[in-house]
Amino acid sequence: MREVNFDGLIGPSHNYAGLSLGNLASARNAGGVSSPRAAALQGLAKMRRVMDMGLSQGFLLPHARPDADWLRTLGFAGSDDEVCEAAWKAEPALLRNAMSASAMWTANAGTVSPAPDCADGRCHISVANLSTMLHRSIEAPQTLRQLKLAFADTRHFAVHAALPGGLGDEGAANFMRLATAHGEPGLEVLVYGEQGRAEFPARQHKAASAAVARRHGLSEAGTLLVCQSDAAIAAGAFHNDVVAVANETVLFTHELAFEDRDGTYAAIRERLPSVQIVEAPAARISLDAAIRSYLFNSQLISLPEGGMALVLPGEVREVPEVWDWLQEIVAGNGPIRRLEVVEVRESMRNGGGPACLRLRVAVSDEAFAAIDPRFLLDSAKADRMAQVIEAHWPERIAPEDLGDPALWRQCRTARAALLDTLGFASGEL
Ligand code: SUG
Repeated sequence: MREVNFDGLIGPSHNYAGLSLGNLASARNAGGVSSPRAAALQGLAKMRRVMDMGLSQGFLLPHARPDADWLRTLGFAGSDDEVCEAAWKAEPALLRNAMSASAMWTANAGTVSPAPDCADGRCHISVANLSTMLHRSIEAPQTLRQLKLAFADTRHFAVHAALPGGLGDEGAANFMRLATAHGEPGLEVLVYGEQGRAEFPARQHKAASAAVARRHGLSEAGTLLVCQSDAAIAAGAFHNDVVAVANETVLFTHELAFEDRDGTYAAIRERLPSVQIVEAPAARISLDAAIRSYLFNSQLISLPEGGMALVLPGEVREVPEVWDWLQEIVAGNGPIRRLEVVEVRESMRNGGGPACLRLRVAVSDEAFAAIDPRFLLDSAKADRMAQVIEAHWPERIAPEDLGDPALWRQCRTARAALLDTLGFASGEL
């Protein structure tokens, strides 16, 4: 089996509206001027880097923005432009939500349980409802359409619609899988936050994690529900993937990621004795430094030639204690052999690092062959996508531009040009 990373291509409406409470980067950069074209090219360059490391790479498409259909459900009527104009006048915050490009963070698109973990031997995918944040709660219907298309072959895949909104579910950002190898049955670790304890909302509810595990047909021995620490949420870890990441036998984590650190490690060791826990001690790397650098929001990937690499955001170089510690990690005899630093600054300014930008799907060769190839990347396709981005993505978006009809039109035209290049019929998504 192989792991395919499906990155969210960064959409033409990428902007800094500061919509995510508890996401410190989003709050810090609220009101800033974004660079959607540079953002999308950065994301694409990251996809190419991972592809060059020998992994299969996929992508998901930007959602239609502004989302006039969503605004219609809120009582605005008329043509798409009329709906947006009325919203901008009456309730500008709603239009800002309808313009968000947040679907780029596909770690939140859904939770994926690879086939060896599921009772029926198929890969199960549950779309996340993202119900804690208004701008993200809009994503589920379009995400479902894309996943149903990409993973349409029901012999290999089962795609589930989002859970009811009352149960906050943020997808794979709060999910880790440990296994002796991608193709072996694994231990799925679902991390939730306890409501009302930290000052920021806990976006993943325990009952949602449990429901996903049930729907996917996970075994009891292969499932672990773990509580995120209040300290981590309070320090700005709005998703667990900001303080921990796992791959095959390795758990790479901050010491303060989980409420019950010792109990969590013991439970993991009991189920997967070969686990290697690489922990950043709080005495060396504070939670604040971990979150500022986004050290743990890296992609931990198995290299075809053996060993693992970390795909890290450039910001890790700016926090000396983090960079120094990383040098020790790769110099030691541990499983992580290589550091690949990527530039995704535009996404980072909204709290989205390399790991947020991708959804991992581990598949057999037969299941891989069943994926709609339009969602898979190769070098020639990446070139064509870059051309469309260069030609159509806005160079910059300032906060007041969000109400400009010319920008709405440009966003629609840009997405239509992309879908056309990739062979999607209009209306298919
Ligand atoms: O949901 N940011 C995203 C970042 C998601 C990161 N994903 C993972 N950790 N897997 C969020 O908070 C900011 C949007 C704005 O402020 O306009 C935003 O939605």
